[in-house]
Amino acid sequence: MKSGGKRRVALTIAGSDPSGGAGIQADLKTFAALGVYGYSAITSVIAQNSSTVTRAAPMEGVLVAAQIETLVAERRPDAIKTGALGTAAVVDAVADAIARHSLPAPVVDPVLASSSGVRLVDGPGETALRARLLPLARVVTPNLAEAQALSGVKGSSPAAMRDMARAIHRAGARAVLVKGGHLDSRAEATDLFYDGAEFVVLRAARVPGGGAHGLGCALSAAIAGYLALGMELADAVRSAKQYVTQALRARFILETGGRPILDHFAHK
Ligand code: PXL
Repeated sequence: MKSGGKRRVALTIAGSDPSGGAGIQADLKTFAALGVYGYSAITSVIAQNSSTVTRAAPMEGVLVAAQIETLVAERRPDAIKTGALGTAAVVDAVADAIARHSLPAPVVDPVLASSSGVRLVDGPGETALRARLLPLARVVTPNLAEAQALSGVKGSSPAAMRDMARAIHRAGARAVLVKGGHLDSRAEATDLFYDGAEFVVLRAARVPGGGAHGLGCALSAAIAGYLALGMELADAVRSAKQYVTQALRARFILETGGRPILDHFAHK
């Protein structure tokens, strides 16, 4: 843990998960586990538990802008991640604030739906995300379904994943991490990293019976956390993947019928 005035700060701009496994709450735990101080701007109040989303209330764009502006007036974050954004008004507010204050290029987790399948951004929001946020991104971290939607490329072969990464890079993202973890017939969780120059295949042993709620949130937050600590992007991505693998290995169930929950503090 860094001490005194040397503490690094990461900002998450994401939805609230009152059950704590995903969204803002998971991001703050991830930052804390890495010894990074967490700032948070809430984009949407979502009523959910580990397995079900029942209702979501996106914030007004001006309220999201005000949260970011107020934080930045006091201390600029060293890194930023974005998660579920809800609407085009929120996407525009986030993109405007980042541009206006020349904030660090964000890790963009292009959350389209919860792992239980409920949409967390509407159609105009998805269009705005593509048009306004991808061009600002330090790295975009889509799962396979999100990479297909953002790129228009179908399939899940290694060649298709490379085409998805190329298309999202062409849309303006400086780097792309296509997460192959949902290819659940495979023995390894294989992700593809592309920075416009080279492809790097990142493998981790599949954790049997994993499928925990909030894995993508923890991964993108850990990338932002490591960037806040001053790591290069490729190293931050590799370290973040190790972080979520440890969190997943140590997962637990809180309640019968609930989904597995990550142990955000399993990290050594
Ligand atoms: O993992 C996607 C996600 C992102 N953000 C919030 C969520 C979820 C999934 O449930 O609740 C707030």
